[in-house]
Amino acid sequence: MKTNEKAEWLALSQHFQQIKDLHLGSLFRENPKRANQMTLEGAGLYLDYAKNRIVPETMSLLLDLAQSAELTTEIERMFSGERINRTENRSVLHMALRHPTASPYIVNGVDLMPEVGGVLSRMEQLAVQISTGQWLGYTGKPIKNIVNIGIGGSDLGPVMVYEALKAYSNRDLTIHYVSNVDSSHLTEQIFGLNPAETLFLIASKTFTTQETMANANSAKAWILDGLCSEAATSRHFIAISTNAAKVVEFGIDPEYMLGFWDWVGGRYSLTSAIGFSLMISLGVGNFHRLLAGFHAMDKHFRETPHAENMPVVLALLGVWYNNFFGCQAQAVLPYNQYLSRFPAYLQQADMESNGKSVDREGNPVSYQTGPVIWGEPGTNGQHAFFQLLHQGTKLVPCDFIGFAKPVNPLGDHHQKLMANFLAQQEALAFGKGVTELRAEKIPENLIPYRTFEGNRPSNCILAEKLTPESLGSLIALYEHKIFVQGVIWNIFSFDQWGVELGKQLAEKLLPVLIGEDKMEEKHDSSTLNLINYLLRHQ
Ligand code: G6Q
Repeated sequence: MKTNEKAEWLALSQHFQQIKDLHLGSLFRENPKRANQMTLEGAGLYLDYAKNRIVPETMSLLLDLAQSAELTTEIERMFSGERINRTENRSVLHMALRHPTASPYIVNGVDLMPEVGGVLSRMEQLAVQISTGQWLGYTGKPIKNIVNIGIGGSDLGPVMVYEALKAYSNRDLTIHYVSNVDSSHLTEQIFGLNPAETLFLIASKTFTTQETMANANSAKAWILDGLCSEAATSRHFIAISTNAAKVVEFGIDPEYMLGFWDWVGGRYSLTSAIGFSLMISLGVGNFHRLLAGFHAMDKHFRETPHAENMPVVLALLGVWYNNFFGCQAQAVLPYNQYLSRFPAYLQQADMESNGKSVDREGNPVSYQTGPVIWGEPGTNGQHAFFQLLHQGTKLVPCDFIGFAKPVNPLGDHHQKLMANFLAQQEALAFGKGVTELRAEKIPENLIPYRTFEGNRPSNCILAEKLTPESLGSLIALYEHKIFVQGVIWNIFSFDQWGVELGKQLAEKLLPVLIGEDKMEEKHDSSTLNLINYLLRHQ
């Protein structure tokens, strides 16, 4: 049966009609225990979801919907290694990457942990050699700069965590991340670096991605040019990949290849060897703390009843706004500058996973799936797009993420940050009405402009402090939230066929732009004109 034809979905539609106009102000006034009833804790995180446009019945109806999608079974199917990524015929087992190495993770009778632990040990050996100056470049100099070349899932996670945990990193080493095929990215990231002190990590699951291989080849040329020897490659390149043949073809010794497995999806690969740059930068201990945070949330997700399960509750609230309120977007607002790349990371995790319009039976869906994810750190966002959140015509549910302790205590900066954090959630939920404005003697003609209708929902996610553990839990919280939504929407969250067409067309266009192929009339008139413009002006 189609998801939106189920009795549970229809019950939610009816319920929506009954409660859609209730205001958060009155919901809080009527139930003084509301916040206590809508707070969860787990894996070092605290979730207050009381400022959502729900009543207790909403949650129980949403939980019924989850049950109708056999969520418990689906979670077990994923954890036990069933090939739930059906269009690519793969298991989805990123949870094994952060499973304690001393305890087994059995899939089809085979323990995955010896292999996972083996790669982790190799990563540790190499990371220690590099960070302690034992790994010498071709001319005998220790490494000072690491350049990670990768894109999409082989870039966004590491960059995000590198920024997020900078305070925990070894400041003697600088990690640069290059993803874009735009030569400016590589040029700027290696600007001023000495090839003799630079190590490239080529992070690519397939080792065939156009952008990554273009950057890797240019990096190799830069090393060879700078160090004047083919033999230099072996001291200045490490590969992170599942494709040993391509790694060797590129010229990297398999001894310096860190592997992973086809059951690790690109955007879920941060805790695999793809995170090697992080282990170098953060140190082995902090990297394991990050893994422990992920694992704590994996455990919470697998073992906690749905009603108290943070990823499940967040997912269901997302479904409520997406499918019943008709919200198109979801804002993610970390009140922490270190999390500046977190929304961009989540954009890929969420939109590449759930930006789908065909269900698991191959039929077009007749309901909305993944929302547009966007955001910026607070308080910067407040001086930019918050106007629309407060007074615009669109309802955008927001996730606020904050921490009780600052990473860098400095006067009352943190209290100011968190006062804003709380104030924005209050303002969105409760607004400001005419009576209050008149009491403040606001001129009548300005009252319409100065009114805040409120009733704009938000979740509040808190942790004691931004640490490797809390960051790991936070990322895993969203990973599993995305999974739950995919289950409810009956879509495949772990493939990404939607990125293929553009890649294929780019391959056909490239020969035209480099003059190896004549422009044929096979393109539309707009594309032909654009090609002409580029050829005339290049
Ligand atoms: C993520 C996607 C995609 C992938 C990149 C890089 O889930 O699969 O973003 O990570 O296309 O692919 P490679 O690691 O193979 O270069």
